[in-house]
Amino acid sequence: MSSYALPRLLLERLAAADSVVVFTGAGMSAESGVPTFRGAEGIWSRFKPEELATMDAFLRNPQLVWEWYTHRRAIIATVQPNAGHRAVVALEKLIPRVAVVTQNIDNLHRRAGSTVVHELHGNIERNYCVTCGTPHDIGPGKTSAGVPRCASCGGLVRPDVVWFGEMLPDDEWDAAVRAASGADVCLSVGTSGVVYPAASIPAIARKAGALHADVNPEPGPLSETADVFIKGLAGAVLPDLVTRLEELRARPNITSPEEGH
Ligand code: BJW
Ligand code: ZN
Repeated sequence: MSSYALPRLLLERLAAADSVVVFTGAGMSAESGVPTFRGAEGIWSRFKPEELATMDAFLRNPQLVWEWYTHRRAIIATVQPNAGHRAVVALEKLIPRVAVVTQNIDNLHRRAGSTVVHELHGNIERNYCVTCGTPHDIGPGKTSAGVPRCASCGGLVRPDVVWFGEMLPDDEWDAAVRAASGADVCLSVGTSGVVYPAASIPAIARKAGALHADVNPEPGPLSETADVFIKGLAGAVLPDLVTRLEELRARPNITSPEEGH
């Protein structure tokens, strides 16, 4: 599944970079034990997205959709950030500006210690009323078996995540586009790259002059357009990248035999 060398081009561009954007998807959290959406092991090999991740689905069957999120909240509450998340944090010591742009709602980048995180698809730890918009707190790590009702108006409470057909939060999207437009390198990690507009972040970075490297055990739409494809797991490739960058910083003239351009 994993067979990669770290191209010298990527290492050199990272070593010289002032700004890096790390664009992540569900594969980033897979080694923590959070299931991905698509593929054989994905959540949606059993559930169709249109049955669960839309407002229509929620209004049709709030209890079913709420239970799906309760199940996922319970998983997320028991898992820890993995070596990949920690490596992204470690990049902050090596590169002046590192922004994480994530499609994940699991909060694992922040829990790992990343300081700049733009969440494009919301956060499962927050909820709000579909009728009046009031935030609804069910408590950190807590779950509620039934769909809660809003204390202000009695409306249905939903998770603060972005479903199909919904706009991404303006502030998070604008910040993500700014980070991508100013990046010297864009690393996309663990995403199938099929959900838009999020999947356009690497193209935005590339158009503004960044080198784009895609990290994934499987090729996909993003690996096809990337300057560099590293076929491997986030929890292996990212720590290796950090180690090689640290070596490069300590001894800039050293290169390893397996690396090519
Ligand atoms: C590893 C690994 C390891 C495994 N290491 N890697 C037609 C064309 C284009 C667009 C559209 C269209 N029709 C409709 C649209 C728009 C739609 C869209 O993109 N649809 C396409 C699917 C066709 N987008 C929207 O609706 C968005 N909003 C929007 O466009 O607003 C404008 C608008 C408004 C009104 C009307 C019309 C337009 C909103 C999208 C919201 C997506 N929401 C979800 C759910 C979030 C909440 C929740 O989590 O429950 O976000 S869907 C789901 O997919 C989730 C994810 O963030 C997102 C992306 O998935 P991701 O992260 O890439 O995961 P996977 O599972 O797909 O991939 C995992 C990858 O990891 C794989 O590649 C593995 O190989 C890899 N991997 N282990 C590294 N260890
Ligand atoms: Zn309300």
